[in-house]
Amino acid sequence: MRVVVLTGAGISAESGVPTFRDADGLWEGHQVEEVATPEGYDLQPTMVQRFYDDRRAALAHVQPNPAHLALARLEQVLGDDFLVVTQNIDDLHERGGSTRVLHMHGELLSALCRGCRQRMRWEQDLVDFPPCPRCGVAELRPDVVWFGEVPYEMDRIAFALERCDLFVSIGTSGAVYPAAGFVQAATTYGARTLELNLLPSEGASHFAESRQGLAGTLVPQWVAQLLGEGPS
Ligand code: BV8
Repeated sequence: MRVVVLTGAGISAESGVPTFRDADGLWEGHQVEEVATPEGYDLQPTMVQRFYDDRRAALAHVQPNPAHLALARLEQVLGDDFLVVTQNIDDLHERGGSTRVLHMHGELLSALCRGCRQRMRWEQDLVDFPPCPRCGVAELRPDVVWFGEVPYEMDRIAFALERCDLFVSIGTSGAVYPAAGFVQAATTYGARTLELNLLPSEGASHFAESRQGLAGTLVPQWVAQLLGEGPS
């Protein structure tokens, strides 16, 4: 069985990573246009760099939760028939043991050089505009996909959606495209679809089945059920 899982901020919420649109959402205090668009960055580069520097530094204080661990266990069983597509820019899937992860909105622990377009692993602050190790130009920005920019790995994602038997969306509000449209694509290609979310997402009606609850509880239950260990 081929399974594609899409994750959003909700899967990292129980690890202590703030989500975007919940009450204490990350965007509070910041308009999306200020911090998650190229225009916002050009207008206030230092403020945007600090916004991402703070989130990069915060990674040291959070741990994967049972939902991340359950997906890593499912990958161990399904191997190449399993893929996680995440909108998240944290590294909790990897630290939870997942290796087959596509970060379609980029990653906090990566920097992108606006000079030579090189992407590179980056763990420090960017607010002091360090020079690019490759081209020497001091134009390193967060390697994240802002609104209006093209998400990463869209070809590999489309290919996986075409072939999957089951598409599961975990912890996302379904507010951002193209990720929010993946469920319709998977349905068109004949996949079963399941949503695991605290509240019904904006796209809940597109899923054959939608379960509400905490990812840390629902995801291990679903994985055990899929592996034939839990109640069917
Ligand atoms: C693109 C940056 C072209 C990094 C982010 C009009 C109509 C349709 C589309 C558009 C439109 N106008 C503009 C667009 C396109 C635009 C878009 O979608 N806008 C929206 C606002 C309408 N999209 C783009 O610009 C994208 N690019 O379209 O390029 C293209 C398209 C296809 C192919 C080629 C080219 C680029 C979008 C990327 C934007 N960058 N982040 C960063 O700072 O993180 S988006 C940002 O929102 C994050 O990446 C985040 O992941 C994403 C989605 O949020 P969620 O992950 O869903 O988080 P949220 O807080 O919203 O929801 C959390 C959910 O979890 C909730 O439902 C909650 O109930 C639940 N939850 C909470 N706790 C738990 C839980 N669930 C379970 N357990 C819990 N404990």
